Amino acid sequence: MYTQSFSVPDDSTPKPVKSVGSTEPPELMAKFDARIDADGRIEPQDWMPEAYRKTLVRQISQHAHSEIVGMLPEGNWISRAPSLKRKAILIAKVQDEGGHGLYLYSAAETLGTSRGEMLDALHSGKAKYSSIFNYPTLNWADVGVIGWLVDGAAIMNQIPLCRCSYGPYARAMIRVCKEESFHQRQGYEALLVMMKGTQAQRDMVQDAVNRYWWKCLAMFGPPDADSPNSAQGMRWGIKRISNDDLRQKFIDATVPQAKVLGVTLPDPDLKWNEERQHYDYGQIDWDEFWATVNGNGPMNKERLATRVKAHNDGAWVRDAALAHARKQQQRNLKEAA
Ligand code: BYC
Repeated sequence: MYTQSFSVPDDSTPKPVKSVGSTEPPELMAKFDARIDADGRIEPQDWMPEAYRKTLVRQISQHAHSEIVGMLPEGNWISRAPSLKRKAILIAKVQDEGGHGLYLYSAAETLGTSRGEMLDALHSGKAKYSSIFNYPTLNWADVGVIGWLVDGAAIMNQIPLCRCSYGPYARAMIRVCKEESFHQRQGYEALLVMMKGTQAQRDMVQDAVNRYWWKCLAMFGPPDADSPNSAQGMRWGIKRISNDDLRQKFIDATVPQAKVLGVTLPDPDLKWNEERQHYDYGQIDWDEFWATVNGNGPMNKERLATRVKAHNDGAWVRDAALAHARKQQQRNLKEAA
């Protein structure tokens, strides 16, 4: 199992940064570049180029949206969990994802963007969130497979983000990764139990793996050659490992886990390559990925509608909290007078 101890290779130190655009003050830009080159952290009060700020708001808010929308596919199964133990675990996991969304919105707010703006972008369909949450959860094994493979892929992507150059994002990711590690293990354990059960349960697990495997590989984003944001993200120390390298690490770590579990990964081209010391794998359907990212996956409309409804239904809670805060402020002012 890969966990917190997953180590980032030593060659991951950001490459020297070329100034972006000529409109930034050269002196400030040089100071910023030097800090990135020395693998230092940028904090909210520090000067930073607008393009760096914009990139972070884009990535962190998309990440926050993914956590919040990611509560929905598994949330569907809370009322149908097969035992009290599984229900308690699932409630805790889904609640954790909500917490991750909140830390991440807070981290993005330190860059000067309001939570309202970010939520408007999500609710109007302008903002992206992870493609993986636009597929249905058809049976109980899907919940285990989401834990094992979706959270597993998420950890692989997120451990390097604990060393991201932007301090608040890096710090938020440390706690997120610890919790994701528990999520991955609970999913794998739930599947191990099902695989020791009846043939019908084993078939359910295999069916869920067949439906989710390729979508999980696409979670890491487009191939490096087609990834417009990667080069700059890597130079700024936001991304430490490329989309393709993370995908490969995930495959290499997951194949032995699938063997222990007793499931087949649905890729006839999946073979150990002695020369590369990695598994070779087949073609990912990128047309299907882009259709989903652009709003036309099987569940996009339903996920967004559910999210908007949850937000609207919660308006009275936000109003009540604001009214309470106002009252308390008035009371404090009165007492101080
Ligand atoms: N889905 O140039 P690229 C979780 C977009 S939730 C949708 O490679 P970048 C969990 C990308 O945004 C974990 N869109 O971009 C929760 C870009 O579009 P824009 C979510 C994708 O940023 C609940 C365009 O494609 N994790 O763990 O360098 C339950 C070109 O891509 C996807 C994060 O958000 C995708 N899969 O790299 C269970 C991690 N992939 O913005 C589990 C943080 C790419 O230019 N984010 N796109 O219009 C990242 O690490 C990076 O943003 C990515 C993409 C690797 C995702």
